[in-house]
Amino acid sequence: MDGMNWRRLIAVGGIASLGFVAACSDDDETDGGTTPTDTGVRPDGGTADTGPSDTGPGDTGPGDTGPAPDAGFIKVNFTIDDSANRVYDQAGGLAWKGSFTFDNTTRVMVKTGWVAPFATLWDDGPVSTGGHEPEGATANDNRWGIEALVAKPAADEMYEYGAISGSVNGSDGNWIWGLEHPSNGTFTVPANSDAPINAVGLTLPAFGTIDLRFLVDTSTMSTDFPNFNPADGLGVKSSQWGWSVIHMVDTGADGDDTANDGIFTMVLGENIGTGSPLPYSGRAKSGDQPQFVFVMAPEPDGTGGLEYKSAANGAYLEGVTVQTRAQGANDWTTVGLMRQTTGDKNTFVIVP
Ligand SMILES: [Ca+2]
Ligand SMILES: [Ca+2]
Repeated sequence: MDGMNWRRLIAVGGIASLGFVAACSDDDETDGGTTPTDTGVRPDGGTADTGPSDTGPGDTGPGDTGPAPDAGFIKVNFTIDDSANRVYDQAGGLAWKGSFTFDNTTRVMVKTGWVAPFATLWDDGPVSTGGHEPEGATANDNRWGIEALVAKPAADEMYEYGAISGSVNGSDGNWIWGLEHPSNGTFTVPANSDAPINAVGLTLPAFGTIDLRFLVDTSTMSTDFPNFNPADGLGVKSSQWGWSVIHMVDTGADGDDTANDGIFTMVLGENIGTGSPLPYSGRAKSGDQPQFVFVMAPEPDGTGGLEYKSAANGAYLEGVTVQTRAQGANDWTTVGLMRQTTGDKNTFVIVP
């Protein structure tokens, strides 16, 4: 198990309500949502819709930003603050993932069992000025947000959520919520209320200056995997960078001391920055507690492979070394390996 396995615990439900929302939302537009050349004014007095193909809440024509605010929806806002590092761009795929399905055209959110598409985040200013962010937000300030719309429920509706990166058009991505929050976030959409809801957001912590080096000596790995062939390679994934699998090397380069000695290496500092495998990640800082799991024989794109982990006991320690190096220092310092005693039982270190 790893940091992503909480998804298995999620109940499925609520999909049936999709049809209800689609049906009643058409009333939001004066033309009923089917007129091919709508040039009318929205019932809320908003900007005139001049889009050529008005289809109700899914209308993306100029000036129309979705359902009118008085049309039976409650606004639910969410923001990720990247102002400390300022590394994310639209391609970074920040998104709001939760026990819902999100329509990235209408911005309508429907409660489900964590079913994509999820809510793409934007840094293009508030909806009221043609963007996607909550009211009061600022474009291009490295705070990424979304103003979602939830149909007013008949009874209070509770949602769970977190945050991901690397999401493409609402697809699933890499779990980054855990950088600051050990458990899922929640918000409740109350019945009989119009007040906007501000879901607790994520502030991405400032990067540090301490580098990390992960080493696996394939000659001393657990013998539970007698068929593992080091020639098939190793990868490592970590909470420090959103759990994507990064290939380790035994090439004598990129932080690996000796080529072809069976000791595989991954140096964080060799994999961050523009154009690297981790363009939106940075070095660690004192007090960080990166969890990590090694993956044997991952595919070139990082998928597949077998986690170096026992179902009963969690991540193996055999053959594993983790080191840190302060900025400007030459030598690596080995730090103590730990393993979570409950939950995913991942290995982790505390950065000194
Ligand atoms: Ca912003
Ligand atoms: Ca080596």
